[in-house]
Order: sequence, then C-alpha cells, then structure tokens
Amino acid sequence: MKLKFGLMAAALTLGASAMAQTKWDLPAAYPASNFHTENLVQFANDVDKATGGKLKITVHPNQSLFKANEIKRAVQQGQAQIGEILLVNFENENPLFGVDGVPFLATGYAQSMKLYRAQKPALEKLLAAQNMRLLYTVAWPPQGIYANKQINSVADMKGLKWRAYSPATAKIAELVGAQPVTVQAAELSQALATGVVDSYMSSGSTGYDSKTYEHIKNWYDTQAWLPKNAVIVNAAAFNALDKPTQDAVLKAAAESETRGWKLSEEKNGWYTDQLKSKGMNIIKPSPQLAADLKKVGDVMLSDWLKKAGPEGKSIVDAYRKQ
Ligand code: PCA
Repeated sequence: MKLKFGLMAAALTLGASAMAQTKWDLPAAYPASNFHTENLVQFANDVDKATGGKLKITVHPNQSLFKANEIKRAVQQGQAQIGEILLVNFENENPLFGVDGVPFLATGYAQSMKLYRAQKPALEKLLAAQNMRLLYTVAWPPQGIYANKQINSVADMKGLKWRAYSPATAKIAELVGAQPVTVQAAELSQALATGVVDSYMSSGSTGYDSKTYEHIKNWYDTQAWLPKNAVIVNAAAFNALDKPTQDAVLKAAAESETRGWKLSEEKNGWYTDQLKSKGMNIIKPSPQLAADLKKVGDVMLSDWLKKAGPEGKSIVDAYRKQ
C-alpha cells in the first residue's frame, strides 16, 4: 500500500512537471543562417532560460512548417502558437500592414524606426482584432535592384522578368513595365536558376542567402525601403501562460527587437561585401534612375494613402512629425 502510494505520488509529480512545460512552434520563412532566424533562435533560448525550461519554443526556418503567406493565418487559428511574418505581404488584407513597403517613404534605419513607431498602434489593433498580439519587429536591410542588364533609368527596367515578394513589389513591376512573378525567398534560388525571373528588388541579405551572385551581376543600391518582419503570437496561447512566463516572453521579445534592428544594420555592410567578393557590382544608382524611382515612390505613396484612408494618413503624419 505504501509502495503504491509512493508510485502514485511520483506519477503525480511527473504529470505536474510535464504539464508545466509548454511547447510552442514558431514557423519562419527565411533560412536558418539568416540574421532574422538567428535572432529568433536566440529569442527562443532566452525564453527557455528565463522560464527555467517551462516554455520551449522551436523555430522552424525556411518555410519548413508553413509557407510565408500562410504563417499569419496559422498563428491566428492556433495551428502555430507563434510565428514570424513579413508585414508587407499582408498589404492586400489591410493597407496598414504595408506602409513600410512604400518606396522612399522611410529610407535608412533611423527613419524606419520612426515609421515603425507611427505604425505600431495600428498593427497592434489589427492583430488584436484577429486574436493575436505583436511581440516585436525587425527591419530588413535597405532594398536595391538586382539585374544583369544595366539600369540607368526606369525605362531600362521594361520587360524584366521581375521577382516580386509582396503586393508593393509587384506594383513596382507594373509601374515600370516589368513582368512580375511572386516568389518567396525560400524559392528564389530555384526561380533564378530556371530563368523564371531575371531581376528583383531586395536586400543584400536575401541576395546572399539565395546565392543571387551565381546568376546576376549587378545590385543597384537604391535604399528604397526597409520592410519589417514581425513576430506575432496567438492571444489565447499567450493568455494561457502564467504571469511570470508571459513577462519572460515580453522581456525577451523587447530585447530581441533591439538586438535585431542592430544586427540588421551591422550586417548590411557585411552582406554587400559578401556580394562584392562573389563578383557582383554594387552600384550607386545614376541620378536619372534615382529620380525616376522617386517618382514611382510618389505614385505608390499616393495610391497607398487613398487605400489606407484616414488611418493611413494619420500614420504618415505621425511619422513625419517625429
Ligand atoms: N528579403 C525578403 C524580404 C525583404 C528582404 O530584404 C525577400 O526578398 O523575400
């Protein structure tokens, strides 16, 4: 009887500790070696440490669990408790998700951080209405043009087979007379290798990850915009955590945000150096190209403001006032 009691107690203890451990899956769309993903892994490790192993977050990189465009819905529906999304990918759902994809509205890290501050309340509200919570964001490095062809003006972009990753990058193709094909980063190497696309706009980071230098010679450093990744969590999953665990997640998230923005800026130069060392030309855009692209940006900003209405206008106003 005594023995049986002891066993039962042991079983109860085991059961309690198993129950006390929560496991979350974190689908992400970019490769394990990308700085965003490395930052996510560090975030997961920090949460693990701070909670004494009570909350285990597994990062699933490179679309291994869900495709880039499916991650948001997966988190909303609780198929994944937490995930990383590219905000501009959801501009068609609501324009407010896509303000950081408007060319030349915010260029450079300081401006992008200001734009984030202006956009953040709207993001939090939109996500809360969808049973989610924003944990943090990290900007990608500035976006430039990858092309084999010499691009001295926007007229030279006509007819390019243009890889788009978002509604806004597809819109650019439309405005310059290129042919857009939407391809997410995880499938970009293949699209380049098979000739489905011969050009695109993105960071040095994605050019490096996708080995674009094996196919394309030039990167025009236009510094057109810095889109952000956002880490979002299912509200019910978050609310189910005890208070100290919630606090640990929020603290690690805030640290991950600061670290991520810093990493992005620090690694930007490293990425372009890598592209150079692999034989790519890093080119400052000609005055004509810069002026033409600025016009494309102006059209896109006025389109965006029309779509986004008063809420959109107040984001842009709040950004410009800082
Ligand atoms: N890399 C991602 C999004 C923006 C970026 O720099 C991509 O090209 O898909």
